[in-house]
Amino acid sequence: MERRDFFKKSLAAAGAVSLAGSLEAATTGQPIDGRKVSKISFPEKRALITYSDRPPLLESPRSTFSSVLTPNDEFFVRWHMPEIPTYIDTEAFRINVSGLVNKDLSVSLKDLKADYEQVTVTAVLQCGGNSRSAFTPTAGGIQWGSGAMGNATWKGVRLRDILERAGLKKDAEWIGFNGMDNAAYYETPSFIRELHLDELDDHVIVAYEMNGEDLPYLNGYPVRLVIPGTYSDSWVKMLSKIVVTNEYQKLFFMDVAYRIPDNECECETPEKKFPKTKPITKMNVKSFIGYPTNETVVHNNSHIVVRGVAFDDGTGITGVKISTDAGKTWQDAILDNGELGRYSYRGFRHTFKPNQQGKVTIMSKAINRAGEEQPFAADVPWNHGGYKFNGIDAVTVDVI
Ligand SMILES: Nc1nc2c(c(=O)[nH]1)N[C@H]1C(S)=C(S)[C@@H](COP(=O)(O)O)O[C@H]1N2
Ligand SMILES: [Mo]
Repeated sequence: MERRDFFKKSLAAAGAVSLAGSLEAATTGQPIDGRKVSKISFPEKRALITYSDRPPLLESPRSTFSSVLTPNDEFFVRWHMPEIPTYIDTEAFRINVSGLVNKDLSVSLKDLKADYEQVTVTAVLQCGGNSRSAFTPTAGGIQWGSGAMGNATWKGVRLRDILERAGLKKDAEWIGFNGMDNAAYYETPSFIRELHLDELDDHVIVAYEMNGEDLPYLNGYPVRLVIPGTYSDSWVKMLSKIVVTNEYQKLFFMDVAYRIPDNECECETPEKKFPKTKPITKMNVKSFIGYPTNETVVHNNSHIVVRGVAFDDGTGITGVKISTDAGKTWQDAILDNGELGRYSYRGFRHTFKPNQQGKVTIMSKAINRAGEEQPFAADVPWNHGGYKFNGIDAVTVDVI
């Protein structure tokens, strides 16, 4: 598929070429917690739950989470700016590195693939606001279900290797990242993120490939930042500018958005917001059921294989437990062998045989190496931005 001209593909998608497929997806697709996938689809994407088309805000349906790697065309999409470039000249594209470096760099895609060590990592990309709609009272922001996450194998080069090539000056401390979806550096509202040098480890990569293919346009073609274990607000897409500074720039998206109360419970109330905040960074432990869904109908006394995914910040999932009696008792699910590494989803499955007709609720709870486990949904601390929800997941099926 010709990817350089996104707009052309948009028109094609809205026209006769893919309309039939989209309509079919709209009638057979799985709703997530009552939400249906939309009738239209974006280029390189199948029909997904659509919150907005400008900017594109697309969520994966629950059924996506029965597989450990998220197919690129089912991967959720989040952009902040209504204007994203609709055309990228792959040959002319450069990542510019400047600021407190010994040598400014202008890195082409070809340089990236030829001049640096190539590395891959499988890592979960999750919006900090994923599952926000589960908070009561309502927290501000897009009312995501739990499909604002995905897991992919990313290929690219280490950010550290690029910075090493440029040579950091002694007083270098902060690294600013800017995508192509906005105005010049330091202009507001610009989607710029900053990382402190201390947050930089070898796992942070500048990725140009996702699950063995070029990044889909909407997931940041041609390159994006991948920061395994952390929420994806800093995983800057269409990354074109890296600026090294010695001072924190207090940018809008760093200082206002994506922050939570800086107290031990990370909690506050709508009436009494906590005055001091900190950025959301490391992901907490979470699991999500991909099958069955709330629409599934099963026969009494038949075997249901519950499937889903679990992950954390890379500490390591040690177990997933399943309950079919509202959390009174829990059984161990079987985890996959974890060969995709500690930043990947761990797949889980559990066979369950209902013995009574009517509704039955199936719950999943993940536990990690640090002994952290998911709280009941009602016990998740509330914050005004609706970040970091990780309540125990639940689906209710019909037994006939
Ligand atoms: N350039 C750019 N990068 C961005 C954003 C953006 O608006 N612009 N949004 C961030 C946020 S908040 C999220 S959740 C992820 C979403 O990545 P995805 O669209 O590939 O799922 O991209 C991050 N990187
Ligand atoms: Mo996000």
